[in-house]
Parts: sequence; structure tokens; C-alpha cells
Amino acid sequence: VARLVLVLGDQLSADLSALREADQANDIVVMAEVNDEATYVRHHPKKIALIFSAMRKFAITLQSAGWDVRYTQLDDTENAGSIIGEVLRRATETGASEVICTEPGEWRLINKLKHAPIKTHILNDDRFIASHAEFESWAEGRKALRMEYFYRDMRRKTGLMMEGGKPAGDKWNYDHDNRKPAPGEITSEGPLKFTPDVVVEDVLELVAARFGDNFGDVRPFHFATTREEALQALDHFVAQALPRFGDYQDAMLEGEAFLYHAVLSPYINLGLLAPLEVCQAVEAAWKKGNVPINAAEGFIRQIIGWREYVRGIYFLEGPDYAARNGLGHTRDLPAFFWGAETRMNCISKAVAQTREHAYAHHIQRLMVTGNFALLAGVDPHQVHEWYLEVYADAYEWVEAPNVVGMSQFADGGIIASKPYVSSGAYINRMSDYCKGCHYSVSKKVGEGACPFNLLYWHFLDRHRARFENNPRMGNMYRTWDRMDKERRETVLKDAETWLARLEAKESV
Ligand code: FAD
Ligand code: DLZ
Ligand code: SF4
Repeated sequence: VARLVLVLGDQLSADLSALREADQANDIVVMAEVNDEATYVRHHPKKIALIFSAMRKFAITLQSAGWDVRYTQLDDTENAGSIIGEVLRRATETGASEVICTEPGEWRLINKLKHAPIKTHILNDDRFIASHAEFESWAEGRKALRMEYFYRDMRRKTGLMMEGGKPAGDKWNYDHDNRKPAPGEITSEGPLKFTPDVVVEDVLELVAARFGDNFGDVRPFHFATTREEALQALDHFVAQALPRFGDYQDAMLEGEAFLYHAVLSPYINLGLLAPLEVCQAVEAAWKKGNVPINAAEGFIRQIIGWREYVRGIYFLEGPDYAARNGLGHTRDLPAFFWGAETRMNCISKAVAQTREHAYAHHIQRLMVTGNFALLAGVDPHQVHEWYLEVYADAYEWVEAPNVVGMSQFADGGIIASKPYVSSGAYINRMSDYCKGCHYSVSKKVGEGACPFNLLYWHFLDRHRARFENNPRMGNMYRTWDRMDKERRETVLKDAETWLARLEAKESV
């Protein structure tokens, strides 16, 4: 009897464990565009368009390879509307009584599959460097789960940039060289752009009609939607941008959404590219002498270090992770996260770019939008949903640890050893946003003072009990305490006034 092989929208890899386990001669692949997945948050239209286009093309690839694929488009009349609904419908249609699938990247869907009224075998997702068991045994008995140590184990395991058991250049981490401010001009062309073919055009029309009211522009659409295209995007990145990736990793420039970043996360997370092959391409470029060590090591660390580590934390911590609110923050997410006007140029530009591309790089996510939400005390669950919606690479296993943990410190300090907060000075150093801003970054108090300057001290002051004994934050509190009392009172009063204007929906 045939079994069903469920392939989810972010499982578009030919060597998926579920496909390896299945018997091509008998078993039937089920893929479905469903309303439940497309609406559990209001995804950016570009994100939905990317997923549906890539799903349709992957289904064609599987068919050409000989698989019997039952594919449901979103507007098919029989569409059951949910993953489980579609599985059950196909089971009735084919007489299958069992389903094989690879573990989804979200507790929500794992639980649905576990409780589906059909026998379901959930296999490990081995498209990662570390298995759950490996991460658990690494974490076992450790007081602090620091990424850096996990990363070293992944270097040893993969052998990437290792020389005779030692890290290349005798140093594990070259981050110190990766903090250069924005350069005057950018020599990279940005990511490789692809012109939509008929498959993509159909999807763009569908998405515009069904999800056109969601935040985000569906056109122009330039993402890669097949493995072949994603491989071209990888080659392009390695040749064009990687040599300077390290130096300008943390820089931000108005009008330059991509700088020297890879923009490969949407493809890796969909399964079009494997994390190891991406790192091997980078290592090869470094070995050839085309790329400096700080760029190659920095990039490889993001993938085999951070990416694997956040996944490990998501599955280690369990289904309640995304609901955590360690600092008790309750403010509603301000309307300017959805494009309403704000006079803060950094936020305005980061949001506009997100609307256009469904993309922002790490420092914009962490030190502009994330920093603001944390300083202003926004409810981390609303922040979490925003990030899950607006970025083309956002799936809960990777988004939630980055947002709830790293950016909002809402997991109580599992991922971050101190909150990522900064005043306007950091943004000014790393970007050109401040010169075009209504606010003055050099103003610490009074009318026109940069809100990040005010809110930074407000945050530290209101969370004093939680953070003053954190050894990495002592300096911040000492600086605060050295200010005279009157000054501190003015800063806090101005911050309160600004927050009251925010709450009153006045123009901020
Ligand atoms: P590059 O800067 O070129 O980095 C190279 C690669 O490293 C990326 O493609 C990505 O696969 C990996 N990577 C780098 N940092 C991380 C990280 N912290 N966690 C996981 N992978 C990483 N990444 C996502 O893939 N999905 C998300 O939903 C997501 N949400 C984020 C939310 C916040 C608040 C923050 C601070 C970071 C988030 N990240 C997320 C991590 C990172 O910002 C993106 O992976 C990166 O911006 C993707 O763009 P890129 O391919 O140009 O990355
Ligand atoms: C994100 C997403 C969207 C928008 N749509 C679909 C879909 O229609 N069908 C599908 O199989 N998967 C979709 N996905 C991806 C799933 O939500 C994803 O598998 C889970 O979030 C787990 O990572
Ligand atoms: Fe952002 Fe402040 Fe700079 Fe304006 S002055 S761009 S609000 S950091």
C-alpha cells in the first residue's frame, strides 16, 4: 500500500529524510499551499510568493525525477485549507493509511502532526550540522550556553577552516576585524536578481489578489526559486560580496539594503541550499586566496555557529519559548513598524526597506528595530510576530530565538549574556542614518534629542534590579551614576514625555 510523503514548504531538498525513507515506486508525495500556513501570521507577500513559487518548481523537479506528486494550489476548489486536512484528503483519494514526514521547524505544526488522525512517522530533519541529540548533549550540565563554544565544536566536526586540529590562523574568531563603519561607497552589485518566469508570475498574481493587503510589496520580485538559481546566487555572493563581508558586516547605509551581505538565508531556510555546501564554497574561496580570513571565518561562524545554535535552543527550550516575556514588557508595537510615519530616520529606513525587500540585515534587525522595541518596552510576543511576518527567511525555529532571545532578552538571558541595547551613538557610528534625521544624535536631552539616547538610560534605570550586578553592564551603570542627579532626572523625564507621545500616537 502506498504511504504519503508530506513535503512542507520549507523542506524543498532532494535529500530530505522523508524522501530518502520513501519508496519512489509506491509512495506518493503530498505538497499543498494552504490557507492555515499562509495566514497563521500575516506574512509579507514576497515571503509567500517565494515559498509558493519554490514549492511549485520543486514539485515539478520531483515529478521529473519520477515521483508521483499530488500538489494542491491555494485556489484549488478542493483545497482543505490546512496541512492535516490536505493529508487526510489525499489519504482518502489514494487509499494510503500512513504518512512519512520530516520534522517541521515549528512546534505548532509538530503538535498538529503528532495529533493527526492518521499514522504519522516524523523523521529527524538532518539538513543541519548538529542533531537535536548532539545539541542536547553539548548543553547538558553547562551553566551558560555560549554560542562560541558550540561553534568550536562545529568547526571540529565539519573540519571547516581547520588545520591539523587547530583553527586556521590559530584563532577561532576574527570578529574583532568585522566592525568597520559604513564605507563611503559600495562596490558590490547586491544579490543576483532573477526575472520571474510564468510559474512565478502566476504566483505573484495569486499572492497580490489574496494577500495584497498584508504589509509588504510583492513586486518587483527577484528571488531565486530553484536550487539551480540559488546556487548561482551563492556563486555570485562568493565572487562579489564575500571578500568585504567581514569588514562591513555591521555597517548600515541609506539606500543600500544589502551591502556585502549574502541574502542567502531565504534559500538555505527553504532547503534550496545546504548549510554545509554554502560554507564549503566560502572555505574554497578563502583557500584560493580570494577572500580574507576574517570574511570567511565570520561567514562560516554565522552558519555553523549561530544558525545551528539558535535551532538547538529552540528545540531544547520547548514550545513555550516564543511566549516568554522575561522583562515583563507590555507596550503595543508602534504603528511605524507597519510603515506609519516616524521622524526616526533609522527606523523609517529599516522599515521601508523591509517593506520593499522582505529583507534587512542582521544589524538593522538587532540594533535598529530590535533595539528600539527593547528600549521602549514593547511586548516581545508582538515583536516576535512582526519579525515572523516581515522577513522572507523567517520560520519560527530561527526567528524566535533571534527575536525573543537575542534581541528582546525575553528568555531570561539564555542566548544573550546582556541585552543588546544602545544609544544613538552606536547607530551613528555604524550608519549614515543620523545625518538625515529630524532628531539630533548628539543631543542627550531636550527637544529634538535622539529617542535612543533617552530610552537607553530609561531602560537601564527601570531594569536596574535585574542588570546592575551583571558584570558586562557595570560600566553602563557607573556612567549613569556619575551623571549629576538633576541630569538623570531630566533624562528620565524627557524619556517619559517621549513615550507618552508615542502612546498618544502623536508624531514621533
Ligand atoms: P549574512 O549576514 O550574509 O549571513 C550569512 C548567513 O548566516 C545567513 O544567510 C544566515 O543563514 C546565517 N545567519 C547569520 N546570523 C544568523 C543568526 N543570528 N541566526 C541564524 N542564522 C544566521 N535569520 C533567519 O534566517 N530567519 C529569521 O527569521 C531571522 N530573524 C532574525 C531576527 C533578529 C531580531 C535578528 C537580530 C536576526 C535574525 N536572523 C534571522 C539572523 C540574521 O539577521 C539573518 O540570518 C540574516 O540577516 C540573513 O541575511 P543574509 O543571508 O544576507 O545574512
Ligand atoms: C510559511 C509557509 C507558508 C506561507 N505557506 C505554506 C504552505 O502553503 N504550505 C506548506 O507546506 N508550508 C508553508 N509554509 C511553511 C510552513 O509554515 C513551515 O513548514 C512551518 O512554519 C515549519 O517551519
Ligand atoms: Fe535614529 Fe537617533 Fe540617528 Fe535619528 S538620530 S537616525 S533616531 S539613531
